[in-house]
Amino acid sequence: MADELVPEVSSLDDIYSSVDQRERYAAIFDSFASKYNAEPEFLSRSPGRVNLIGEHIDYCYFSVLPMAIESDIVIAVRKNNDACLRLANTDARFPPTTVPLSASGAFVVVDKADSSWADYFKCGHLVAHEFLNSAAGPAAPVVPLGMDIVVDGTVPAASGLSSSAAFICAAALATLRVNGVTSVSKQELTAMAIVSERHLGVFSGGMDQSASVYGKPDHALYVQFKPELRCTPFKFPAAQPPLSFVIANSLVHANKHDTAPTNYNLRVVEVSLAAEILAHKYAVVIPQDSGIGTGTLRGFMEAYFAKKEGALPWDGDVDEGSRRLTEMAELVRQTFTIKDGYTKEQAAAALGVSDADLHQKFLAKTPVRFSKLQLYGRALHVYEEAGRVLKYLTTMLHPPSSPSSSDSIFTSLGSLMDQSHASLDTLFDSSCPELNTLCSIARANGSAGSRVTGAGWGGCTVHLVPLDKAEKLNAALREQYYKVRFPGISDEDIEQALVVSKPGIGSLVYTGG
Ligand code: NG1
Ligand code: MG
Repeated sequence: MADELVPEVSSLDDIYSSVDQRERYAAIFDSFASKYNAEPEFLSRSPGRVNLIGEHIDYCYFSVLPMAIESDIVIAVRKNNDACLRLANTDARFPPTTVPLSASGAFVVVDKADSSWADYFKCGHLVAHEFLNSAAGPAAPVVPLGMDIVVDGTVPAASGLSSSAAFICAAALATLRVNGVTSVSKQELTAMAIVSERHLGVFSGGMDQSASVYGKPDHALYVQFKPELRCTPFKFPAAQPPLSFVIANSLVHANKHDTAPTNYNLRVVEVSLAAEILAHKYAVVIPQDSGIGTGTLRGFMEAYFAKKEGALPWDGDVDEGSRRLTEMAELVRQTFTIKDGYTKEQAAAALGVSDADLHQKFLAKTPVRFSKLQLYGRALHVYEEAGRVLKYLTTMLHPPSSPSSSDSIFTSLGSLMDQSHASLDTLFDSSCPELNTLCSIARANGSAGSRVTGAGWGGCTVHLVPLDKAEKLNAALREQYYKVRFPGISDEDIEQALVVSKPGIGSLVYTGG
């Protein structure tokens, strides 16, 4: 992939198409001036994303189909000579804070025990500083400059639209620029952002950062992680009525950091362990390249076909991928015979190691809590979901061309989304009653397919709906979900929960006034 650079623009019209943002930016400039008595030197911004399909598979290196949205995190910045990061937020829920930068240039340390909104900035700063240091070489460690900062966000927090990745990407971009890096490639920015949330104890994959950096107006993205990161923008097929996506927030907060031991990180552990058990059973060696330093289900697939057929790693070809993934799902069914979950001892036996070794390799790196390890359901979800992504992409790129084509686009994409949701609910256990209710109401009111988007356990849902039925769908969600689940909720809060957003442009630096 050509090393495209993160763009720099000077007009808001180059960033947003749907909502006029002049007032918002004027307020950001005012806020900056009143706090620091000066104008910002520039603004960095990075968007949230919605994932159309391909959930909880990015950390197994399977491809996903997100799109950046226009909601974003904007950071106004000016350097200071006070060796500190002064962080303010236009949202009063996030109090101002000052973070000293050590004179030696030591990294800003993220304190997991005392977490705050500013940690996301610190994470972005930390990885940007690592990047500056590696560019400078060991002989010349970089002492980062102080920064005065105002943050303004329109991506709702803890909602599965990836406010965290948006914030971290914008923070890393701002830090690089203040410290003299005026041109950075999308690939570099994405790569540093992907590892950054691990400093906050979440072993995330790379979907959110890729979508945030590579977003393109009117396009969704096909994000591949192997053999290397590749983000291919594609347009929705023309249909009559046109395709539209409604994003509905359940308003159930999903704080991924607090729940990581039983939810997100536990899933990362379960799928990695499943991969290693498969590798043990089929006697193949797999690369130790997951976020927690073990093998992945993608790695197992490659090694299995290399041994069985002398096949090269899967190159992304859709038919070949579908064939391999179908066989993988079958191996999962045959291998994980204990369908209701493995005890630690049973998992160690399946892996052919001692309980202590299992603990050391899978459970010591990140605190996880479980009564049984769900290996069958998690691994089956991953391989089947990866297969659904390929079918979805094929339908998007080559929509059926019969006279009833628009019907069949909706039917085929919609049923893949419904299957994805069912799998996340039952096999992956990352849904919740409110998300299920939203999806059922939507399906009964014009949605062709409905699913949770993002990590789940709360947060947002995404619904594929013919444009002419979007209003009816919104009205049904308003009456049957929001007003029932949250009696007394204001119309304004409902409006905000129904996130309206077109696919938007990715990370950039704004130099306009
Ligand atoms: P959320 O919690 O929705 O930002 C997370 C991960 C993704 C991906 C999805 C599930 C982060 C930054 N993002 O997204 O990598 O695994 O869940 O598909 O942790
Ligand atoms: Mg997040």
